[in-house]
Amino acid sequence: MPRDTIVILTGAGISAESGLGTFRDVDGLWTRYDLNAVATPEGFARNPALVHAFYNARRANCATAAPNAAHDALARLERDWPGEVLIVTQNVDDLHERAGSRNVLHMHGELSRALCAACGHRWPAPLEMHAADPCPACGAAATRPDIVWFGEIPYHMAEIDRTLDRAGLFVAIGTSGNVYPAAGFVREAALFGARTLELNLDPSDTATDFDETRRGPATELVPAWVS
Ligand code: BV8
Repeated sequence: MPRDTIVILTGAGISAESGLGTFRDVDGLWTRYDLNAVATPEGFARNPALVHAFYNARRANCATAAPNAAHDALARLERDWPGEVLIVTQNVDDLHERAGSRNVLHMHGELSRALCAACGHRWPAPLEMHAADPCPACGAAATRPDIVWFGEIPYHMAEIDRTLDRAGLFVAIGTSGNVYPAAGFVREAALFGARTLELNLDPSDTATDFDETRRGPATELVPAWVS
């Protein structure tokens, strides 16, 4: 069977040149916000208003951002490649979809979705959300962003594992290799026979696990790799 499946893992670095902040770079979000306060279920239980303010601001930023040349190049690849191209993104923005990519899994959730912490119902998020907003399904005032926080189980893991195991090529773009399970995908893909490539500004924590690494901004590296 030909291994013509490409799995692409993207992180905050691919959206950096669209004006959306990364997390762990010198001016990243985690230098300005306490991760435990805004990106854990315990933080949400302590201060839901603070968590909603954090994600409302990011949702507003996302609404005014536009996909960049790296997102565009991946959409072109999906259109032109004869096999399957699966984008697994850790990003909660929708810039891949707005660039035209269709086969996208958001393993850490999406800014554009709301989740009821009481009954698990999901619905499209308004630009501004508050914990007291009633769930359209059960009426509970337990509205949270549909985001996978630290200590929660990422989405789509079974499908991601199945696709990694038959991939011929695994590419990581704009991610620090800091957060698991995503940081372990390169080893999993390599173990099952994929070639592995990293496209990133700085060496990631997992850079030595890749067959090949290229350094630079995503808007230059990704179009050059795709063409
Ligand atoms: C889980 C909320 C169990 C969303 C986020 C040891 C081993 C294994 C696991 C753990 C472990 N210790 C702790 C854990 C668990 C923990 C974890 O990994 N912690 C770390 C910190 C050690 N993980 C979890 O809790 C996860 N859940 O493990 O469940 C399980 C798992 C599987 C199956 C069953 C059970 C849940 C993780 C959820 C995390 N959610 N935040 C949000 O608000 O957005 S994490 C946060 O970091 C972001 O969401 C993002 O998705 C993620 C990764 O960050 P990056 O995207 O990589 O961004 P970063 O800023 O770090 O890096 C940017 C990179 O881009 C840099 O390298 C830079 O050089 C580059 N760059 C910058 N500009 C450019 C560029 N590159 C190119 N061009 C540019 N212009």
